[in-house]
Amino acid sequence: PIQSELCWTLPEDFLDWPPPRPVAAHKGTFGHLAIVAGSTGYHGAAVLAARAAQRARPGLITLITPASVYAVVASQLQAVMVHPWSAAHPLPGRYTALLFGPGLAAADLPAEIPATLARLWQEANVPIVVDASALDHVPRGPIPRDALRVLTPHPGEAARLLGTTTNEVQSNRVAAVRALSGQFGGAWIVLKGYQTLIGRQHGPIFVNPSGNPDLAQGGSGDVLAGYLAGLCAQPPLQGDPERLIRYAVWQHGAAADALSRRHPAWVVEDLVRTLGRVAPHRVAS
Ligand code: NPW
Ligand code: AMP
Ligand code: MG
Repeated sequence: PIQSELCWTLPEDFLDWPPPRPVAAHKGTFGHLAIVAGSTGYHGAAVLAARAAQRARPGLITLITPASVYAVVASQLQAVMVHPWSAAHPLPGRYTALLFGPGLAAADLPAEIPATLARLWQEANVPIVVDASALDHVPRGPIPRDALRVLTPHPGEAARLLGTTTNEVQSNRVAAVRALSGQFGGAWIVLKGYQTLIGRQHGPIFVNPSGNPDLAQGGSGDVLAGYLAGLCAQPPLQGDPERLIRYAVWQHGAAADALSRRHPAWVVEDLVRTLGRVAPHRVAS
């Protein structure tokens, strides 16, 4: 029976997570995230994902974006290193996680980007998060045994991947998670929307309680993808991918809830500023 597979995420699941940083830690301790994102008309998605990734505090972040939007993207970021896309840029190179997705949507996208994603997805031994338009370029079939793979579709994207309708996905969200994970080699699926589900082909499916309809604005998913990938890049956090993904989704929703309590009519830029700052608490029973 479907109900018994479901586990609610609780804020108290994260009272001791992320773990404290060792006193002698340095930026090398916390990894280097590479983000491949943005295109003409969607440069903001790349900027939002990079800024959200900063809130997860990996050691370093590099953003690789099509040459057509390089200048506008680079001019909005300081701590993030920005490069125009080039097929010669070494991937995975020394990066400790990769994010492909937000805003890789325009028709003028360099053709090597989907091909590179497909190769890395099947071969690279580092965590890979794929979101938004890049979901269409993920190969079906097996993935490396010990490498983390996460897809973060909204119901419309899940429907597109499954060849069905949004209504069909929403009418059995657990089945959609199971089917997607089955098609993509057992990857973790984050099926977004009200009560986001997190799970794989087999095993428990976690239901996220945080978040609210104020998240229903362009860019909020790009922020989640950046934040999640920023956590995935950190070697001290990589040992517990289930908790990492659940934390990212919970924190994203909890940040939205905190904003909605304090400031009506907040916008996604506010979400980026609040992300990572909600302390997990014990809920009175
Ligand atoms: P409907 O209308 O119900 O049939 P698309 P996108 C559905 C970038 N962005 N519950 C819904 O379908 C992204 O990163 C860039 C139910 C909706 O109309 C992508 O690369 C921004 N249904 C690219 O744009 C800011 C839901 O999906 C359809 C649902 C296109 O991404 C915006 C939309 O899906 C954007 O993030 C839910 N909870 N959520 C920027 N500033 O640069 C979604 N749907 O056509 O894949 O379009 O999500 O906007
Ligand atoms: P995207 O559609 O990719 O921009 O992602 C939207 C983000 O906002 C996802 O993290 C969704 O889970 C979240 N979201 C949208 N609507 C709601 C809602 N009604 N309740 C909770 N979260 C939502
Ligand atoms: Mg999205």
